[in-house]
Amino acid sequence: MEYKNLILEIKDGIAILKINRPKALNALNTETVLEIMEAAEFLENNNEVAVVVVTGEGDKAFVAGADILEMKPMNAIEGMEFSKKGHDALLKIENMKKPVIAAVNGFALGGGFEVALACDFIYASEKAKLGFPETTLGIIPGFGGTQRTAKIVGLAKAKELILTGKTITAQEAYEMGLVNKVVPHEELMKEVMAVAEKIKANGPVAVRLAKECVNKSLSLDMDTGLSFEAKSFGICFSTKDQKEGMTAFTEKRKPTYTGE
Ligand code: DAK
Repeated sequence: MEYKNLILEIKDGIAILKINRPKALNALNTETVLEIMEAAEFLENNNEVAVVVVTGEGDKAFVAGADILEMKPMNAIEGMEFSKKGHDALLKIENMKKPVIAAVNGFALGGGFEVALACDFIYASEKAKLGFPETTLGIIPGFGGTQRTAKIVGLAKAKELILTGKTITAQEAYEMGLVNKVVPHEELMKEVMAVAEKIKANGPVAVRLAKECVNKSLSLDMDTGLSFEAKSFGICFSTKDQKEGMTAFTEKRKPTYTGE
């Protein structure tokens, strides 16, 4: 599939989706946001793809935010519509039926940080810088940052990040639980591909249901969440993969999953 602002490579079940506007440090204009939505839909429905990796083209930026030049003249309605498009695109990533890993290879600011937070987890280059500079521009994070950040780091830390607009290092983001692993810059894709391969080797239905259950834990009360987990657990026993996984264990061999 051809995109103007994205590069999509699929190899051996792993898709690498690169945001590709390096001259603007991969800033997200409306066209790019719409392409991310299209690509997310395509990847969701592509049975050859088991795991998705999102990263930025070039050596300097993951995504340096929403496109400030495009946003500057917006009125309130246009701002709301832009924000809504961003929400729709990022919800497609967050709720995708397969894992999505962010490989943060440089600046992940504003909307860029929000793209990474919509992924299932983040690995970052030690050169990466993350933050929400929106309040320094007279706006607020508008692609889910005010909602997703506090769920990871708690209210006080989220407010400090968002109200100051300060930029933090990958190591600081790791210490706050925003980033799962910080790696030398040159090793980033190797490390991300290794974890993607590890997930790919597991039962696809189990991976999908596990992601859904964990995501639900943020919005459901304990009783409803546990009931959802029990039903999902039950569904696993209707799959060939569960039989294969447990047979392989008893036969002391590696399982071969088909996603059925
Ligand atoms: N938008 C547009 N262009 C950008 C950009 C951005 N966010 N970030 C960088 N660029 C462009 C620069 O203008 C420059 O273009 P030329 O001058 O070469 O044409 C080129 O990328 C290279 O950038 P620099 O020359 O500035 O590179 P430096 O290494 O000196 O600095 C930097 C790198 C990342 C520190 C700096 O570029 C920077 O501060 N960039 C802006 C970062 C930022 O503030 N990002 C947050 C944007 S606000 C909402 C929806 C969404 C959002 C909010 C509300 N609703 C609709 C309600 C989200 C908002 C944001 O993300």
